[in-house]
Amino acid sequence: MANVAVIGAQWGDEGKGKIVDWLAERADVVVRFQGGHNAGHTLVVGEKVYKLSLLPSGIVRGTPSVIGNGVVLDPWALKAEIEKLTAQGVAITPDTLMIADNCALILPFHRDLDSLREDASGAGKIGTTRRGIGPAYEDKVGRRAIRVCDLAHLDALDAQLDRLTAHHDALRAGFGEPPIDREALVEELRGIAAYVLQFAKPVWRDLNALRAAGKRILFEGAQGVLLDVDHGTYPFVTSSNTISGTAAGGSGLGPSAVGFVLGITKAYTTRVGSGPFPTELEDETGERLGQRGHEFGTVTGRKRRCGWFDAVLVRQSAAVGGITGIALTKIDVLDGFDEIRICTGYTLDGETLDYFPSHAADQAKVVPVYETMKGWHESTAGARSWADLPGQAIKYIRRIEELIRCPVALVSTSPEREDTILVR
Ligand code: 2SA
Ligand code: MG
Repeated sequence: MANVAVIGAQWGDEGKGKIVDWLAERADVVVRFQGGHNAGHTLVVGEKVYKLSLLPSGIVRGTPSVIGNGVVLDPWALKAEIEKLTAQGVAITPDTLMIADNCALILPFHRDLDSLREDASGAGKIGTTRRGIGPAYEDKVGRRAIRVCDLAHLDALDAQLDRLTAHHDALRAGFGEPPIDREALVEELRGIAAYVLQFAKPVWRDLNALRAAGKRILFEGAQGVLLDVDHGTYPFVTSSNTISGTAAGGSGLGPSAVGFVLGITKAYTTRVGSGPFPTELEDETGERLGQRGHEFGTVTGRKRRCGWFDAVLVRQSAAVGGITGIALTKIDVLDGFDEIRICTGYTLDGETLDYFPSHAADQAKVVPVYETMKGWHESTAGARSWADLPGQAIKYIRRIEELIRCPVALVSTSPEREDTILVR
């Protein structure tokens, strides 16, 4: 199948960056379709490490890259990330980067509001990246957003600014913050407009033309299905839909353009931020997974919570996310464990469940039912073929496939791009 969508099947940080990089070589264009600079995609190319938050991963190797309309775009973060990559020797021009002119913008007061709310929430906080993602999506859906195309019409912003300030000034007053300074905001936008506009266009036209010409499109999801605003651990989710269906709506193509959906899954589970996590290990084993897996947020540096593989969650992600095949990453982190556990179901108030319930209180209360497998002591790090894997590791992978009812198409054994096993 020509087109591939890559999405996270857990809570993000599954190693999408590496897989997208691996696939980008075979693609004609790479498209981001949701989220913003809350993503953290790490690419290792030879000696160099690239950390991307907003830009599509294709950009590093010069594959034409698109920021689709489903993304919320912070213009200043865009400029900073482009400058950082340029300093690392990556060429970014309007030939390699296109930005949908109907993208909603993240503005400075969105970032402020994100933090003000988090700080005021105490124990109930979401643990957001504080990048203003949620507030920007709220304004988009509330029909108040300033969009990329507005940057070419800054003198005609009055109606939009009226809506924005009416909404935000009331919110800000609640936090003891002064009203938005409209003139200062327009001045700030004036300062960045030309920079953003050089990349801006109705990208849906280019994408549809590329599709008609039989070009291969790679859709790069951010975060993961369990952070989806509908299907995730609501309210501890991000503010966009992270499922594969969004690849179409968030880029301006129809659903038939999406093609093969590759779900990225760690061989264990991690989560950053608050919210339910049934298989979380708050003990030495969890520490060991975190140490071995270098589990710290790319964007915020936050320590990630770690636990055993939860087959119930990934089975559900595969179903609602429309996943056709799985890429299993970081299997090498499990090297050296005597025993490995897999969550195969839950109990809730004495009842058995084979799915993750919708209500937050139930999600917090489910108790995992585990199956224990023998581990392996050989190293899988850097394995490049099925034959390089110890028998127990193969058994583990096969058992996961069975439990999640979805085939494993790829196994990743290190951050290096070539350390990838194609399963057939
Ligand atoms: P937000 O900022 O509104 O999207 O936060 C809402 C929830 O979504 C989670 N979230 C993430 N979880 C994992 N990885 C993400 N990206 C960065 C990374 C995170 C980092 O790849 O490392 O550096 O900390 C990401 N982005 C959002 C977030 O933790 C909240 O639970
Ligand atoms: Mg990440």
